[in-house]
Amino acid sequence: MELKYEVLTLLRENPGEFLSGQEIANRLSFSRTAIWKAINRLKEEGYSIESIGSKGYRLWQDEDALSCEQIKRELKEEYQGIPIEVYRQLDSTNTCAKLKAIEGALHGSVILAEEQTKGRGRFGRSFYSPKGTGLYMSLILRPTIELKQSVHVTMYIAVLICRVLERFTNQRLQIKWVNDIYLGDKKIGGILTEAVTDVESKQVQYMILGIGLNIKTEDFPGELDKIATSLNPVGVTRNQLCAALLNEILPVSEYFTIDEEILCEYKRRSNVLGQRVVFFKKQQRFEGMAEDIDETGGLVVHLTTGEVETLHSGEISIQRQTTVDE
Ligand code: BT5
Repeated sequence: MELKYEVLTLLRENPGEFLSGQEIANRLSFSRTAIWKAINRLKEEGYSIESIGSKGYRLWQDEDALSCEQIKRELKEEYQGIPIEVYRQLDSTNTCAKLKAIEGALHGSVILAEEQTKGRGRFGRSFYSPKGTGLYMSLILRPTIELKQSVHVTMYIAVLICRVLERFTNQRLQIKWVNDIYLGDKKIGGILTEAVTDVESKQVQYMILGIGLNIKTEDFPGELDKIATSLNPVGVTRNQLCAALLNEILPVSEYFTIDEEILCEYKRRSNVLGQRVVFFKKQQRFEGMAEDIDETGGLVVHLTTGEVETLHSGEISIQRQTTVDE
């Protein structure tokens, strides 16, 4: 067992009690410096360890705190070796993951944060990521795909997220083209897929798959209150949810080949198909009926002008009977 987890086990065996650095060092036969480093690593992973100079260290038991150890407990055997890093706070897990990818992080590496101060959505929008109530994670992937297939990754992941989360709630989850996860008429999360490609071959060099989910966020600021909600699953920790997601995502993460089954499920889960939608292209407003999602991931819209337009990126708003935007 890694030293940090030996330290953790010792602290767990003495709940609420202070153990001095010297005592831990003696019991585990390591230097005080090694123990101090191990404690710091545990703190970085999100464990609430209180340190008081004269008394030593004690662990605040918080079973729902994100932790690499707890996630790995539920992770399939073949993924035990993947690097998982948990931070108390980051500006954005995607930004952090991008730096790690440049440094050569392995395919499948995971970055999680308890809180994001600059969580990002698409088109420079922000993703509200308050402390301890959501799952904010980024996977570093090196799949064998071309850039044009990256929309498939988002679609595939959206389906997998719905499948996994539905195991923990009785309610049905839906997808708003192309990357948003909905519970009823409110959004519980989104996906931000970012890729770096090789210009000549058009192959993806690496991809950062960012997933943000409101698990038990109660209060949303300002306008978000009207459009966002949380999953509020029962009897499951965020660590378990994270592991369940990774167990589904990692097996398909080398190729993300979107087959008929996934495409059909994506369409079945769409809250856009059959709805009147509005979108903007070069500042011009278009309106029409969302009719289909084709195999390239394009949204086929039958415009009110009679023409048919296939959207490959961008944002649409659903026009409900009386309301305008969402
Ligand atoms: C998304 O963008 O929804 C993608 C969100 C991805 C977030 C993850 S968290 C881990 C990783 N690290 C990051 O920095 N990002 C990823 P988009 O479809 O562009 O939606 C953004 C819009 O959703 C905002 O303009 C708000 O209207 C709304 N929004 C913001 N925060 C939200 C929240 N917590 N829940 C629901 N809606 C939210």
